[in-house]
Amino acid sequence: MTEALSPKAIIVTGGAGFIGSNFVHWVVDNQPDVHVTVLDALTYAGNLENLAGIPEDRMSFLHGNICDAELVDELFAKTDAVVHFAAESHNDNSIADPTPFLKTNVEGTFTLLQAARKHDVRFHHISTDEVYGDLALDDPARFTEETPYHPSSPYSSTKASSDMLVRAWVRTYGVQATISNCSNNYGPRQHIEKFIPRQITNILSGIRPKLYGDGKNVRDWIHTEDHSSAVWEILTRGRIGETYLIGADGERNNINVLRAILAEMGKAEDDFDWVRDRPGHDRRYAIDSTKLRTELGWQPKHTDFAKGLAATIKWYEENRAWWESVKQQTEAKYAAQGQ
Ligand code: NAD
Ligand code: TDX
Repeated sequence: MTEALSPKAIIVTGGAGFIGSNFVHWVVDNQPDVHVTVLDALTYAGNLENLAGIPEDRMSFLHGNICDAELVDELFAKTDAVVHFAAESHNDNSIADPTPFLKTNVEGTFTLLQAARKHDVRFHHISTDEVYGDLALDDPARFTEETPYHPSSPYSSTKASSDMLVRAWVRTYGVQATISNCSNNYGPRQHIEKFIPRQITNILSGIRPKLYGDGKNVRDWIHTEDHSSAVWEILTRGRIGETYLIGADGERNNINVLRAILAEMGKAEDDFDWVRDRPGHDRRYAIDSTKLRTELGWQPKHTDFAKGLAATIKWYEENRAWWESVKQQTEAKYAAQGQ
């Protein structure tokens, strides 16, 4: 049995991105004795605004790269635990240019693991359900911790590689690590290149939403706050060397999600464009999170998708300055790809 951990100081890599920043806010709001150090390279996906309003005595921000071994070594010498979110995270970008995915997701994770090993630091690695490949629409199966790895895209293959490195460092060097593989997150502060915020901000900008392929691909949606609470349970009470799948029984196909956005925003249900499909597009993801729920007693709180989606739409309506400056360049990139 692994002893429970009560960290006083944690490092959060990628804490200026979507899920990382929501995790930092969650920790600041729910764990009053914990100090967070964010390590983030502020790539196109990182935004310091995501951490606005956090009191100075609760969080420090360090602008740096997870591939910088010297910097990482220095940081790991003075922390109780690390939660590793930093990654290149967008499938379409990985298809256009896989290079930064190899660098950050594989070499970056390797660099962190070496420092975790040297300083014997508790390490939690954030990964994705995409490492398991995809399921057929009519398959009753869902992914479990025993499902074989079968990644499809450059993005998911680099995430699978990083998971394998973590497992090897646990077994060979005794690194105190856990892994979680989560399904598709939604909520505030998600980059507008991703499906849900792209469609919301398209409508707010007078652009028609864009649906790939036949729109029947299924994603298993979870609110990012539920991801945060699950990560905290695993970090503090999970068994070393174990993998936990995180999901909230939120399977929905893309066309239904888009129709829900259109309806909430007062648009007709066919007011969108069909566009070129993503090459290698995974058909369906579905998570069985029984292990996390039974072993650690975790439960999602945001079980009403319509309510979570309406709140997310409201966030983009109320935070135009956060996304408007990058809307044109994001759409130009898609247009060049026929999407
Ligand atoms: P994101 O793209 O919004 O944020 C990534 C953050 O990492 C950014 O702040 C960026 O500046 C930072 N970063 C990138 N390269 C870096 C480097 N070399 N050094 C330091 N910082 C760097 O990503 P996200 O959607 O918040 O995803 C976070 C993590 O969660 C990723 O590991 C991703 O694989 C995983 N995940 C995401 C989802 C999802 O639905 N978005 C689902 C499951 C798992
Ligand atoms: O404009 C679009 N139209 C569309 O139909 C976009 C951007 C996407 N899609 C489709 C593709 C997918 O079937 O919507 C679905 C969701 O797409 P993304 O938001 O790009 O997410 P996905 O590829 O499923 O990956 C996400 O979940 C798992 C995250 O980006 C990953 O980081 C995470 O690992």
